[in-house]
Amino acid sequence: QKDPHYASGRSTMVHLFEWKWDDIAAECERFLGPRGFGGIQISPPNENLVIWSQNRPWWERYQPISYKLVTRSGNEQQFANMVQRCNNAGVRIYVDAIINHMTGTWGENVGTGGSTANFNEWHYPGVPYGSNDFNWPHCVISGNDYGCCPDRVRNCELSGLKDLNQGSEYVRTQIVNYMNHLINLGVAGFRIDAAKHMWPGDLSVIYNRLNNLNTNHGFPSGARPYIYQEVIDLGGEAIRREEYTPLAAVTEFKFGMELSRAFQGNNQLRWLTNWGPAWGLLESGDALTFIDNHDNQRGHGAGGNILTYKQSKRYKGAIAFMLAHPYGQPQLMSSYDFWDTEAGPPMDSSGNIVSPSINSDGTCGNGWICEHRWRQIFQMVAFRNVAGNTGVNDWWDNGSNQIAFCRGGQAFIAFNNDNWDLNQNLQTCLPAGSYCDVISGEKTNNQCTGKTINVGSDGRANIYIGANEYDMVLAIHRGSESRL
Ligand code: LM2
Ligand code: CA
Repeated sequence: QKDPHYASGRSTMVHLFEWKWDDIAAECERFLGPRGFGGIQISPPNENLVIWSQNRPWWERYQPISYKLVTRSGNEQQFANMVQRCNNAGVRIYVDAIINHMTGTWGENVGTGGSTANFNEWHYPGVPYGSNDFNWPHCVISGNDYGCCPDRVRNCELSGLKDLNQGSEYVRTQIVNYMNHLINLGVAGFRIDAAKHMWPGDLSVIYNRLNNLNTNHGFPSGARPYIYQEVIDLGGEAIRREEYTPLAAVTEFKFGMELSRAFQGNNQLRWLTNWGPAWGLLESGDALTFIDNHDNQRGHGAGGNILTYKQSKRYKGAIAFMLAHPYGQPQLMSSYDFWDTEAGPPMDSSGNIVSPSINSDGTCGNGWICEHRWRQIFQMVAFRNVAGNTGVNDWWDNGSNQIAFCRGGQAFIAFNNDNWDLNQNLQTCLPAGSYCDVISGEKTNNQCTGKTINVGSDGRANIYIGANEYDMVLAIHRGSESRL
């Protein structure tokens, strides 16, 4: 359950946070499929509590009221249509599965599909769940519990959200039925929300009861769903991510924290020469990797000083390193613009999500950032596909924040996070020729709109990245040859 089952030649997924299913289907066909993306993490598709008292915050979707597929993103028919169209475009769908809890109270009790709940009685008729499906005695997790008490972290409520008992046969069955319904509709796997708050033994039973992926959607027979469990473990807590890696992959929060530190200038890039488990990271095959996610980009979850779209030059540098380096299974974040950390997606006065518009230069409008459509990001998705399963070779650094490396004989990348220019003759490991840098521009109509790099017969080329350039990265690969 650690294989994402991407279509061949693809390697990267993107979290289309709060996107609508119809828009995702269109995005698969017009952009993600043609650009070589492997998959999409979608927002939770099951019915959630509508929270008008907080002006429809994004986090209402982490308050399940039933497993019906009706949300602001769309209904079941739209969901099924999205999965079909994305799979046809070669792009897989991964569902954010909220199975630790049900909604707590906000003085409101109606869901996005019309289901109701009586929180005080632990009664959720839309499933249905009743009081004996939850953990007793009732308790709420406090900050101290993370240091001492795994049982409280797993059996008490996470911020007042009613805590399901996954040890119950009935609860397991409801969860497994929900997930198998999604598998039958063609999804390729799941993010397990709040996995730290559930017992590994219970999760193991649930995962083992999941169906194989649906062969009508192009999956090989016997393929198990890809599962990545959200476990925030930056060290020092009673619950460790190693309790979960025997079951499936785990979100590696140290990855984005360390790369954010380095690309913010708080650690030298040269130290990245042994990036991977030597840094205290999980084994590569166990790790779902990302710079920011929907929580820590806005100070929720682990919080911390994480790079986001708001510091775009450093952010694009960190993303380029993530995609250029073979470690881990990378996930990109795709955001809407926000200042208020609780604010939901762009919406109209009735609470309907407003679709992203697509500008003539390919970027998004209507309040959507669409990092995945930034040239410096989507061209690195293509770079990673070309690099394939090659390793890192010909590492070079200047003893501080200028680094470069090759991926076999397929691709070359250089970074300059110093405040002076990088100007070096470096080994690119590529056949002689002239290449178009995919960061400063792109190859269109056989013209290179950015820097052209001339690689000699010895594989070497002059590489220049000015300290004050718009981007700190230069990248070339097989396929970026400019035939002028
Ligand atoms: C997660 N991972 O383990 C999600 O990534 C994270 O986004 C979720 O929290 C959390 N677990 C529960 O699924 C978010 C948000 C919280 C929010 C919850 C529930 O970060 O702030 O809590 O969703 O919507 C909100 C209020 C909180 C209140 C709670 C219960 O912020 O003050 O607690 O609802 O009504 C009384
Ligand atoms: Ca729990």
